[in-house]
Amino acid sequence: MPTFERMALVDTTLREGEQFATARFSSAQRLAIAEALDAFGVEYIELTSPAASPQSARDLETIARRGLRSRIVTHVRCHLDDVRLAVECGAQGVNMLYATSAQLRQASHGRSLDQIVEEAAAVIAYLKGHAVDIRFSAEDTFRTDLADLLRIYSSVDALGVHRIGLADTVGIATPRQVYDTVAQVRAAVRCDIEFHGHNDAGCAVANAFCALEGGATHIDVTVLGIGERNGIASLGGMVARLATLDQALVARYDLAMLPQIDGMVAEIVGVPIPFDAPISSPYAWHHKAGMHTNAVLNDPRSYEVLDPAAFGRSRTVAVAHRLVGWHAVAERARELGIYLSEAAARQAAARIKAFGDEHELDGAMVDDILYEYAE
Ligand code: HCA
Ligand code: CU
Repeated sequence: MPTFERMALVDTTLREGEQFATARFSSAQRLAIAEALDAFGVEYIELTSPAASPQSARDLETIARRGLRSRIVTHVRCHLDDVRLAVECGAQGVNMLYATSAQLRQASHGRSLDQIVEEAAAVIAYLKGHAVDIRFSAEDTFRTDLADLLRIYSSVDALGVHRIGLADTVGIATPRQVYDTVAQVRAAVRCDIEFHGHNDAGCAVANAFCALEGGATHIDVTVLGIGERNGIASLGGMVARLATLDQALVARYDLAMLPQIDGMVAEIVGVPIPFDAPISSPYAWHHKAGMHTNAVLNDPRSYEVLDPAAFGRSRTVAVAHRLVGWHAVAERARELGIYLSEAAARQAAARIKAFGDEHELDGAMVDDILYEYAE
């Protein structure tokens, strides 16, 4: 079983998440989200650059000086003006990025690799004079030539950054590619390694997990995975991925807060909690087909890899549909205080199935049928 002893979560709901289509956080909402994430226990909270807008700078100051346990870091361009402002606002860490792929270098800033390293050196030299975490991320890592990447990462590692970041900016990387690239970078640097993966191809959580397996130490997530386009790895997805392997990997987090935090951010940005969200989907522990409900009623672990109680959730067993099995029918009857023999439960199930072929069922109709079979 992996231990990922040095693993830390960097929640970037207040930076990447604010790049989501419908997100615009007020100062009070930024603070509420930061406090909730801090109470949950994420190790880092990343905020929008103070250079983005005057209010963003004021909010960074407020949150950074709040005395939270999470380290407050801010995401900035690798420019002296921006990092100076970040330090002045009290950020405990500066997450810099520089586009390194040929595509983005051309479309974005037109600098050569030598120029990137030179500019990074000047900014890192300034930051070394301040007590802040220094992270340098190569935007669009997975479309950057590997030799170029290793050169940039080794240079900034030698200059003394605390972390380098690998960013799958366009969500193109495959899990195996992430593993391989992180492992190669791991062998080339001494500092910590952060991974940030977009979900364009639905691989964000898988890629983040492979990054950990390859030797990454820091994983970027956002609440519900919100971010540019369709977002990045979600906090809930990452926690679920880890918890299914070993609950000890997430024991330091206040897991029961997760559905609340997802609900809060969903409401703020005006989206429902996605039906496929790990842990907080209304259906995350909803069992329906007869074969499933029978086994789950015998032993929840038959179809549940996570214990709903650990997240303050509970399981539901659906009976108002034509896929129902007699075990679930008998269980529902017990809940109503009705005793049904196996034969009666089988007959009731057959009635529900036949009825369900003709009509849309609801719980009250099923209960009415069960009362008819009561002895
Ligand atoms: C973006 C930047 C970023 C940065 C990630 C990082 C990305 O495109 O808005 O700093 O590691 O996905 O590359 O979010
Ligand atoms: Cu991103």
